[in-house]
Amino acid sequence: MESLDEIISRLKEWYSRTPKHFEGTILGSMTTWPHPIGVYAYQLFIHINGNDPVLFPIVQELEKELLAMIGSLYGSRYGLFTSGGTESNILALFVARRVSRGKNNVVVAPSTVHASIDKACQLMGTRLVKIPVNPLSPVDPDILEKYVREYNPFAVVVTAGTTETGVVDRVKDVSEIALKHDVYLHVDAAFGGLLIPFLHKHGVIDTDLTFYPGVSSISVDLHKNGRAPIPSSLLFFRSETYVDKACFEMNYLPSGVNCGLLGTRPGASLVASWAVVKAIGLEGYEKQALAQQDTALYLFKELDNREFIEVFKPVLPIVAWRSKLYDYEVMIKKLFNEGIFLYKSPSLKAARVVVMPHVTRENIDALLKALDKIHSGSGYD
Ligand code: 0PR
Repeated sequence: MESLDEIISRLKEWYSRTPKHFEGTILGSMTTWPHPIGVYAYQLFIHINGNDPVLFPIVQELEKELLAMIGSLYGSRYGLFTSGGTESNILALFVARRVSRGKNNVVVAPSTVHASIDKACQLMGTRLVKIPVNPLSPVDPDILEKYVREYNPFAVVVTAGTTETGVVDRVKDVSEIALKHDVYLHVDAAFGGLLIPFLHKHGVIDTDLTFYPGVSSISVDLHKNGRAPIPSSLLFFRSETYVDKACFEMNYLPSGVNCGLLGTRPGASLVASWAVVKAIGLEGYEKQALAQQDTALYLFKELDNREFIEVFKPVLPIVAWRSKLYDYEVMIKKLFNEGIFLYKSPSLKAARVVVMPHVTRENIDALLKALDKIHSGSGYD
């Protein structure tokens, strides 16, 4: 047995070596530093099981409020709190299969969908048919309709803010197809859910995100742009009956049911999410989204001014770019050696910066300085 002092000193040592978002070096991750009220709430309710609303009624109370607050952006308050985009996507497809009749065991989605859709389909023994798309463009609704006709899937998945490039599929057009063919449509807005409604309102992007008549579910991560502690996400359904389909009978529990994929679940993150959303408010998320987009455009322009870089214009605050001199994976390693953490966009063979709420212009300037240093003497400088 080790003494608590020893354990604490090892923890502190690890902590000092662990990158922290506020230091400004994490420029590729879709997570961010949680809002302090979330950390406070998390610690206060660290003991509660989110799967036991009888013992801990706060779980149900706050879940309802949280769904109403965020759901007002999309026009639904029905849904459930989950542990992340992956759980939300798996559950959405599980519900889709439960409610669909006369369809094939197939899901149709553009090739830009997140890997958690592959995971969901593998878990359910479902065939995932991917429509090849340019990673910089939304799926073409006419082509999507052809796939729907050909495969008669039980669900279609599109993305509102793809992981690699931030592209937003045209939810309204796809919704019309879903309605026409009576197929379940899930919109994965894990990343874009707290950006799109605001950027659309300000005319920054054309596509909106809402429960158009053909949309069955929308997932939105709170541990991404919501600034809630991990693990926090919401899955919205267009009607309450779908929520019941995401629940399982468990008669030994006081409540008799268990909703979602986890059994015992961190109730603390639900309470923390509620506190963070209350503290930031929709007006705070709106300001934040505009600031993120502004910083992303600043980066885009700066990169575009550099001859040694090829950069793709961002739709949402994700800026993908590549060096004309170095392979993108080499480039990412070189930046890693400079203490800057970026992720890849393999479909574009590019590096990508995700301008999360913690990313400032100063952080971007430090990245640009490192890039200039790496390319100096190359003939391009
Ligand atoms: N849908 C989309 C569009 C996503 O981008 C992600 C995650 C998910 C679903 C799954 O969400 P969870 O990871 O919450 O289950 N996107 C990030 C990615 O794959 C996840 C991430 C975040 C990875 C931070 C690394 C990291 O440091 O890049």
